[in-house]
Amino acid sequence: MGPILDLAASQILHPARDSEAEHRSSGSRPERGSGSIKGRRDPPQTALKFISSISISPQLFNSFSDLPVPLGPSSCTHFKMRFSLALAAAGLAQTAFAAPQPSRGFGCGAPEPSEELLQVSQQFAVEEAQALAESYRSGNLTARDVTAQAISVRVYIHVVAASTALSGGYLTDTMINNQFSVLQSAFAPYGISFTLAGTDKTVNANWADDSKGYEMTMKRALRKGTYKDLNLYFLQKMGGNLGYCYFPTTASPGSTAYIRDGCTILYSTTPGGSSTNYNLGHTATHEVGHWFGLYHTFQGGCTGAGDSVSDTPAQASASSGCPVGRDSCPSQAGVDPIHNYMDYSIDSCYEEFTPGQQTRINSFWTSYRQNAS
Ligand SMILES: [Ca+2]
Ligand SMILES: [Zn+2]
Repeated sequence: MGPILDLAASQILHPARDSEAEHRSSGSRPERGSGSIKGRRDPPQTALKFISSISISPQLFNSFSDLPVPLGPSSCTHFKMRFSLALAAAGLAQTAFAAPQPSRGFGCGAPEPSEELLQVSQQFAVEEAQALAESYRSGNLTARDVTAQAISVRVYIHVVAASTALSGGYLTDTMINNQFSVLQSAFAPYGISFTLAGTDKTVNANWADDSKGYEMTMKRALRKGTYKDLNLYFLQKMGGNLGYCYFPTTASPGSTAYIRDGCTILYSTTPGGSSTNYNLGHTATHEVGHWFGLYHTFQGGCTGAGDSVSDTPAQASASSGCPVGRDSCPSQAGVDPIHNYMDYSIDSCYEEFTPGQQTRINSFWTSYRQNAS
């Protein structure tokens, strides 16, 4: 595959966003490399199967582990990654299936969870359902409580700005605290609490622009804590996206997967920020959902395993705005979960995670983060 020839295709798949105020554009970055989840489930390597999923979901992007073109961490900027992934996906798509679907108008920078990771989630779904059934059989009617332990997470917040002006991305302590409070409130109903373990502010114009390629450099300098601790990076520029994050994986201390773990978020999405419709602080909520192992509710479209969460109705594509009553998979049960934090609705539309997502968070937490160093 020639990466260059696919640029047009990548643009079709993922047009640059005109304004972050118009469409949510955020997502998670999957583990790159086959080591992403090995050690836990030993899933089969089924690149083509994964690739076929690309054809049914335009926001899709890619499993880094399946990419034919290695992307060095130093070149791992959001824009570069978006295009590189699209290139690879488009190139593979040419041989694997028909033309990609047209864009729906948002340029999600979110890579797809890898095929391996999707299989992990499907296996979790099976185990969770079995546990639930067993709980009912044994007369335990609080099965959800059994499967959803309390989770406490230490959070490190890094402000990375181009200058000490607010427009440069330099959040005030009050802004940081307000954002943190939003995160706490959003997750509290699901038994998840956060403690603010530390904050720091860095002025570095290169680091503050995610498209410039300093992600790993920045993270090597700023990351704190262990793999069960959450690092949030608030940047001045995100290349047209609102944020991205990394799914749980098996990551040894010092490894690339370990260092890059955490979420990168556009500074103006914090409460009261300048990202119209996305300034109640819930881009962080959405991204942290990915950090806990949740996929977009529109993952996989109307067919197949979707997000592998049974109580989030299937969804053909990302929602935009707050389209009450939207039913993009009319042949499937339920209307679109537009109020779910893992859709792309505007912040004011966000209301909830589901019990199934709470359980899934617990499954990932237990397997990948709880006992990590
Ligand atoms: Ca679902
Ligand atoms: Zn996302």
